[in-house]
Amino acid sequence: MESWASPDVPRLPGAGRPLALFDSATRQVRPTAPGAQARLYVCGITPYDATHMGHAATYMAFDLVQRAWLDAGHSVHYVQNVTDIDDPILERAVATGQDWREIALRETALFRSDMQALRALAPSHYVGAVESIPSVVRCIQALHARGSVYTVGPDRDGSAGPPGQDDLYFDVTSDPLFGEVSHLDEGQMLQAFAERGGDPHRPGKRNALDPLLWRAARPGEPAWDPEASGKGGLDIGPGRPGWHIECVAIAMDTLGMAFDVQGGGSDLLFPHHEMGAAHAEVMTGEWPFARHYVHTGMVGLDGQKMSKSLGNLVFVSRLREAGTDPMAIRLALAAHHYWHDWEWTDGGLAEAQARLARWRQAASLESGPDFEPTLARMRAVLSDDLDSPSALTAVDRWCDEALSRGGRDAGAPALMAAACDALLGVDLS
Ligand code: 5CA
Ligand code: ZN
Repeated sequence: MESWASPDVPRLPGAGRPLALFDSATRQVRPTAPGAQARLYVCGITPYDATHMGHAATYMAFDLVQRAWLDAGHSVHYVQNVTDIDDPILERAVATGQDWREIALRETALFRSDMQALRALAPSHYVGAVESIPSVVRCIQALHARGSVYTVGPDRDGSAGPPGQDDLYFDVTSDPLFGEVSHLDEGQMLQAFAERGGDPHRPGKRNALDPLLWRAARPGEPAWDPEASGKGGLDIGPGRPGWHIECVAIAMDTLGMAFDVQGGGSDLLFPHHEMGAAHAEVMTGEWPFARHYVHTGMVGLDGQKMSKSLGNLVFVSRLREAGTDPMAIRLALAAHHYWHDWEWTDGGLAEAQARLARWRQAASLESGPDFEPTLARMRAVLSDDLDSPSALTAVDRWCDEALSRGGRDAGAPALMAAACDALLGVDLS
């Protein structure tokens, strides 16, 4: 799938420090230890509605991760998926009378333009679920070879396909490490599973937590024929992929096992990232799927998680249409530490706009105080679990001094602008 145009990243003098991030699986801030090339997978959107501030906060956090790696001298292999076939898109299609493909294409295009406006670094692979179906089928065959796939017959409403075209499920007990990512107890897992796309009560499953791998064709739903993917040991009828196996197939195709960071919002910790790790590790017999599992906090509005299903959304595209500078949106997001839950407010955006104006004013000075100590401070706090609020405060201090007392360093304002661009993605020109 087409990605978007990536902004240039200026090179700064010296080099950033190795990046440490909070890993949900070990519950510690640990150094990310990428080789020359850092490998990152971030779970992408399900394109049935526009990008809201919660999505933007998540993608901007992983943008800062990449900028810290680049500053520390690594290249980055960044992969993001698009869940361009799943229940919410089909439900939206029914509700609006539109074709599901049209919805997915339109919302994905809007997401790309939002990301480009926010100056997000583009993924080197931007991959849709639909185009990954042959890989998904190969993964299911590999899981079958390990004995971890079973079939479940028609739904209670009888809507499953004809016999022989049952749904396919993954047996979570085939993974001895199941639970290693989220550390939730069974009750918490069951609750999260039910809330986030799982079907704990479906009759015929071996374990309530077993996730769907392949949904057999239902009348009126799109379906793909796995025959096109080549024969495997399991006879798979026409249907569509489950959610977790989609991200595993895409990550395995592009990054392989033991990539550096698997990222997404904290709503993906369970079941999505737990199931992904289980699928990949059972399928390959290797460990780990990802070296770090990194989760961003949930952004809310009016005391509730911002979510498409709740309808309490502030859209990036609406703010852009209303003339809000995307750089102010970035600053409003970076003012919160990435793993905190926080609330989007108009006041927060107004503060970011005032900050942006002040930073631009300071960047346009003919000289200022030496910026090197501020750059060192920005690098130190960002490398320490991506403390972006402290990085903003460091820049604020330099701007205060530059604007109140001035300084004699003629290169300082340009270095300050380059640092904001390279490390924070904020263009002050
Ligand atoms: N397509 C799947 C991932 S494979 C999905 O969760 N799509 S999504 O459109 O629902 O969310 C896209 C990304 O935004 C995910 O990483 C999700 O964790 C994150 N996200 C969703 N809502 C919020 C929110 N309110 N605050 C912060 N991040 C959020
Ligand atoms: Zn995902």
